[in-house]
Amino acid sequence: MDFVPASERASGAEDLYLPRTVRTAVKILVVGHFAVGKTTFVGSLSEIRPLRTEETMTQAGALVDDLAGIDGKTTTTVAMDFGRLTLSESLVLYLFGAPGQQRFTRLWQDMTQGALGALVLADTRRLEQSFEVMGLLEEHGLPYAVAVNHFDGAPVHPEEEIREALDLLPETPLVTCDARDRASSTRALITLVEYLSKRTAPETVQEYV
Ligand SMILES: Nc1nc2c(ncn2[C@@H]2O[C@H](COP(=O)(O)OP(=O)(O)O)[C@@H](O)[C@H]2O)c(=O)[nH]1
Ligand SMILES: [Mg+2]
Repeated sequence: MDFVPASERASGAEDLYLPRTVRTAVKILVVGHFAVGKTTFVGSLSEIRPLRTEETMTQAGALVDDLAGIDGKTTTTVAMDFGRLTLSESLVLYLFGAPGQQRFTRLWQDMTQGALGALVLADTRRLEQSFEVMGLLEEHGLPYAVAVNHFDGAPVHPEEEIREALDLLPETPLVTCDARDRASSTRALITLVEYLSKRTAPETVQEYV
């Protein structure tokens, strides 16, 4: 597989348009706990201006948010990120970044529709906070790879220790990335796509990449 993101082949306005050779669009989720780098990640590799949508979660949030004493606060705002990355002549990824809290059940139901897989961003300072999102992906039957987003000063552990701490299956890909860096973030996504192409039916990704 020879992936050359469109961002490295062309520049400027051309990036706005998909090459005519694109035959498959794949929906990929970029998930993780608060402040793990989702918005940064989608922003650094999107060819189109990344979109952040603010969704008002009235009911879902009201169940768990303690609204007592917060004058006028009747809603919870959820930020979603959206971006696009052309991975090869024939394959384009649509990236949906979203928070991984259990309480965003409705959002997750919508977001996982038609998604092929997910990239879980993790932070070695708070690995335990990744369990919730990995649990949600497993509930929805979505395969995933894990990318440790390296923050300055965050502890660096051997891969085996991280696998153990996150209780990863042996086949689950684990990579390190810097969400601020386009090349590094693209590599993390390629790892995910390669993993997905190995485990999904040929008519989905495999024949196109
Ligand atoms: N040092 C460092 N900072 C990062 C990295 N990724 C994100 N950040 C910073 O961490 C903060 C949270 O990132 P953000 O993308 O908003 O997280 P989100 O809540 O998951 O969308 C921001 O201030 C980013 O600039 C990274 O790889 N390294
Ligand atoms: Mg964000």
